[in-house]
Parts: sequence; structure tokens; C-alpha cells
Amino acid sequence: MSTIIYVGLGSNEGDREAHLVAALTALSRIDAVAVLRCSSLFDSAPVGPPQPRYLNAVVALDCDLSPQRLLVILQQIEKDLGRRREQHWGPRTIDLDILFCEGQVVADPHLQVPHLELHKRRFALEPLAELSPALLHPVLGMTVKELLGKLAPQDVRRSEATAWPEASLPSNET
Ligand code: A4P
Ligand code: MG
Repeated sequence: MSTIIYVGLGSNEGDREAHLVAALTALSRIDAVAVLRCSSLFDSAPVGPPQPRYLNAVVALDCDLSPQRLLVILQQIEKDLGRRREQHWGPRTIDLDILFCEGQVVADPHLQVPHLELHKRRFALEPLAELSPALLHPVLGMTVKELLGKLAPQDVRRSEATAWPEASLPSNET
């Protein structure tokens, strides 16, 4: 049975958009995964230690894999795209996080879904809300749109795409 899984993408090193596009291409090549939709790109101030600004996006996947298996594949894609793990929350060519698995809570030592920081992060909620504003956080009992409404302002701006396949999304979806 397939699940809709939302993956957050972030890059703040080198050609950020090219890294996001390369990750998307790698995701679309996984046999058990179909890329359903892509959010817009968002340029965001870094959360964590001082470092360059990020480019963030979220994609919705129709996934025939368990979240644990998907995480292994995401980590391989990060490695293939030159990700070095030197500093927690530090600069990276690509970061792929599992934000949400529709209807599921995962509390493994190496994987927590929904992502534990998701509800604090405008750079993740803003693109996620473009795709699925009514998605219900199974632990906090609030929709993505409601979580976004509770967040303090953070510097997150929509960014023009050149190579990223921006979806034409209804702007007032509820
Ligand atoms: N892990 C647990 N749950 C998950 C999940 N849902 N998805 C574990 C992915 N991984 C998950 O991650 C460390 C470990 O988290 C993994 O081994 C996995 O087992 P990592 O990617 O190796 O290291 P990291 O990314 O430095 O740490 P972490 O905690 O994942 O950081 P985040 O949450 O990814 O945050 N500011 C802006 N503006 N935009 C960003 O994209 N990203 C970060 C990184 C910080 N500041 C940012 C952004
Ligand atoms: Mg990460």
C-alpha cells in the first residue's frame, strides 16, 4: 500500500537550486516513488549557527517504501550530492528530511515523523502549506495552515525558479 510522504529539501552551499533539482531528479528515479507535486522555492534565513541563506522546498511523494527505507535512500542521495556531515545544523549542499507521512507517527531512535522541528520552522511549513494546508499534524492535532498561523515571523521569501519545476498551485487552497 502506498503512502503520501512529504520531503523537505534544503541547500545553502554552491548552486542551491541546482542541488535541489538534482535531488528531485534522484527522487524521481526511485522505482517505488512517484513525485506528485513540488512546492515553490523559498529563500530563507538560516536557523542555527551563522551560515549562508538556504533555498528550501517541499515535495509530495507517492511512496511504496516504509519511511525507514526511504530515509536510507535519502541519505544516499545526500551523500551522492556531496553532503558532508561536519556540523550539526551546519551548511550543506543538500539536506533531505522526511517531514510528514500521511496518517503515520514514527518514533524510532533514528527517525521521528512528523519531523520534530517542523512546527517551529517557517521554511518547512510555508512550502508544505502550498501543497497541503489541511494536512493534520497527528501529534499536535493542528493543520499545517494552523501551525503556520501560530509561528512568529521568520525571514522566508518566495524565490523565482529557473530550473525547478514550479507547480501552478491555487493560491487560496484551504
Ligand atoms: N532523523 C530523525 N528524524 C528524521 C526525519 N524525519 N528526516 C535523523 C530525516 N532525518 C531524520 O540528520 C541527523 C539525523 O536525524 C539523521 O541521521 C536521521 O537519522 P542529518 O541530516 O544527518 O543532520 P542535520 O541535518 O545537521 O541535523 P538535523 O537535526 O536533521 O537538522 P535539520 O532538522 O535537518 O536542520 N535553516 C533554514 N533556513 N533552512 C534549512 O533547511 N536546515 C537545518 C538543518 C538547519 N537550519 C536551516 C535548515
Ligand atoms: Mg537533516
